[in-house]
Amino acid sequence: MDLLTELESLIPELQKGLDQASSLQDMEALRVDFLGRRGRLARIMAHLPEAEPAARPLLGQTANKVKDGLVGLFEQRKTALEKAAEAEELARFDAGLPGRTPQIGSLHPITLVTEEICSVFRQLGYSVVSGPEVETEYHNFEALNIPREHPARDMQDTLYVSDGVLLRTHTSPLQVRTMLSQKPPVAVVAPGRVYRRDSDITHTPMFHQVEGLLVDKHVTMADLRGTLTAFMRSVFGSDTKIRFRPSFFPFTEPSAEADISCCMCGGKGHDHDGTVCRVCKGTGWLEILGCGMVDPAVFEAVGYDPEAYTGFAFGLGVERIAMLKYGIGDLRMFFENDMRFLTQFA
Ligand code: 2NM
Repeated sequence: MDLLTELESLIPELQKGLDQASSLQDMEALRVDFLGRRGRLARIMAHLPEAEPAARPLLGQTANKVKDGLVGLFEQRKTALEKAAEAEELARFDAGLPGRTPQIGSLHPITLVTEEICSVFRQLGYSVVSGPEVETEYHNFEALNIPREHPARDMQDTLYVSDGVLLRTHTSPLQVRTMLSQKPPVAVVAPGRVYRRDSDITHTPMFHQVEGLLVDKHVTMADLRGTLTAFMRSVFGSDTKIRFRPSFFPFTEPSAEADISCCMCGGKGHDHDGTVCRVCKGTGWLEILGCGMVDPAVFEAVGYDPEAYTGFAFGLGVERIAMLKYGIGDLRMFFENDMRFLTQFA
C-alpha cells in the first residue's frame, strides 16, 4: 500500500475504533495508537523521506488534513461521551432526597448567663465594658485599697506575669479604668475572665465574673438593695426571696453578701419527703453575690471627690450562677466541652 492510501485509511479506521470505544480510557488508548509520538500517523510520516520528491507536497498536505480529521473525530466522540456521563449522573441524582443538615453550634452556658446578666443591667441604663486580662498590680490591687500585706496579693493566690504585672484576679480593674477615664455619673458592668492560683474540683484557675458599679451624687445603700434585688429576681424568678448579710471587702464599706431563697427546694431546705436539699445543704439560702458601698479610699485613688460622690459595687461568679440556674452539679462540665452537655443549651 502506498503512503497516500495508508494515510487516508487512518480516518475510517479511527472512526471504527471510536464507534467501539465506550469510556474515556478507551479514548485515550486510541489517541496514543493514532496520534502518539510512536503512533500510526507518526510511523507513516517516518517513511516520507523515502517517497518521490514530486509526491512529497501532496503527502505533506494530506498528512496535515488527516491529522486535523483525526483530532476532530476525537473531540466529537469525547464531547459525546462526556455528555452521556453527565446525563447518567443526572439520572442518578434524586432532587427529592433530604439535604445534609449542617451542624449548628450553640452558645456556651457561661456566655448565655453572662449575656443575661449584662442585658438586665443594660435595661437599667448601665454600659458594658471590657479590658485587658493582663493587668498591673496598681489597677488590680493598689487602686482598690487592697494593701501590700493582703493575702490576695500573695504569689500563692495570684498568677504573676512579671514584677508588678499579673493576670487579673477579678474584673474590678475595669471599673478602676472606667473611673480613671471618665467623670461621674458612672454606671457600668464588667464581665470577663479572671484568674486565680487555685485548682481543685470546685475551683478552676480561670473562671468568669461580672462586676458592676454605680457612682453618682446621693447614691445610697437603698439603691444598692433595690437594684440588686431587681437583678436577682430577674435572673431567678420574681417570687425569689432575698436577704443581705454583712461582710467585708477592702474596696467597699459597708460590705454585704446577698443570698436568694434556694431555687432548687424553694427555700424549704428539703424536698417533700424530708430529704435535705443538696444545693442549699438544708439552709434554704444560696449565696449569689458580694457587694457594698465603694470605699472613699477607692474614690481618692481614681481622683473622684469622696465628699461629693457615693456609689455601690457588686461582684459575682458566672459559673456559680449558671450551676444554680441550670442545676449543674459539677464545675468541670463548663470546661470539658462535652457535646452531650453543650447541646442541651441550644
Ligand atoms: C465585689 C464585691 C464588692 C467591687 C468594687 C469595685 C470598685 F472598683 F468599684 F471598687 N468593683 N467591684 C466589688 C465590691 C466587687 O465582688 C465580690
